[in-house]
Amino acid sequence: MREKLESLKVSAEEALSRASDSRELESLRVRYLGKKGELTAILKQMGSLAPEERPVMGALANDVRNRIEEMLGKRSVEIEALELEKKLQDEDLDITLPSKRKVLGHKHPMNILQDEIVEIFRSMGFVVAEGPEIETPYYNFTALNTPEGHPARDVQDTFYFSDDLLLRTQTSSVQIRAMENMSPPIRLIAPGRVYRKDDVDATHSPMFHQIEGLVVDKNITMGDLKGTLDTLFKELYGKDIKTRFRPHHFPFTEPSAEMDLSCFACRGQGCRVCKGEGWIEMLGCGVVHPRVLEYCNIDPTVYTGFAFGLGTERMTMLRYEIEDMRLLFENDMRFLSQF
Ligand code: 2NL
Repeated sequence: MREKLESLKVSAEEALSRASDSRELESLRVRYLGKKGELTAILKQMGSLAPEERPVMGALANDVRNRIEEMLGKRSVEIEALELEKKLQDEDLDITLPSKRKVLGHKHPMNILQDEIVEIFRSMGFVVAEGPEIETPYYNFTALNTPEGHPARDVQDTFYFSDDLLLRTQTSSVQIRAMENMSPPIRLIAPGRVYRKDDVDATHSPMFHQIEGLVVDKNITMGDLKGTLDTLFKELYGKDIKTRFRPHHFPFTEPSAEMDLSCFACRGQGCRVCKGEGWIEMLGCGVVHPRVLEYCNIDPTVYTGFAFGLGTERMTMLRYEIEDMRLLFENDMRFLSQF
């Protein structure tokens, strides 16, 4: 029996030291120490021993059990560590790998220009106003001294949903709404989308953008208009830039003018941008028609104002020498990221 116990111990030690995972370790525990295990089987033969031998074999059997239990405990700790190590290796996460690059967009050239213009006007005390793109003929035309029957109202030129709903053709409607709700002094800038029935080509689009400005106060004159626009373009293109005003006609201003800018590309010498003229046609403007003020319940005998409107696409195209307006609407990153 002593040999059996000794050889059980040796075989258990050997098997345990070779065990490589926790399932194998558990089956070894059952095999050696379980109720139907090898140690139990040996102990069952105690009865056949001489009485004086029993305590000696009993003590030896206990030593063997303790030794196996100790080894089981030791191997279990070791195997757990090995298994954790293996799991960590399998789930290998390299935190030094560069992440997937996020493709960033790019500020649209029209927004670059619009933000600069808005910032210059802000510095002169203007606030930005917004309003609906779907308008009534009253706000889009009537209040702007463009009565029924006026050619500008033609269905050929304007998108109507019905007789009394349309897509705004200019952002002036925003300023009419603002004047209704404010009292002078008023200093507004109204950037936004406008719509006209034009076919798409290199210089036309049925949806385009405008920036309109409006000032209403006591003693506002054409001189304030000229000074304000002069300041805008000197800020945008440099102190040596000049403006010039030519008489024009709009129903909503009297007098009306178109403003030309000395060419910012050639400084007036004549080049591709100004088509050799030295001047670029920039915007329309004028002194607010007294009837427009009346529509907004502002007394034209007390207050006067000036207004202007510029096409954002045209101005962006001139600034960046973009030859085709469609490029501004395609949002191709290869185009946009150049600005
Ligand atoms: C253009 C240039 C312009 C205005 C817009 C305006 C707004 C109010 C009152 C009076 Cl609320 N005028 N805006 C004035 C002059 C020109 O736009 O070429 N338009 C067809």
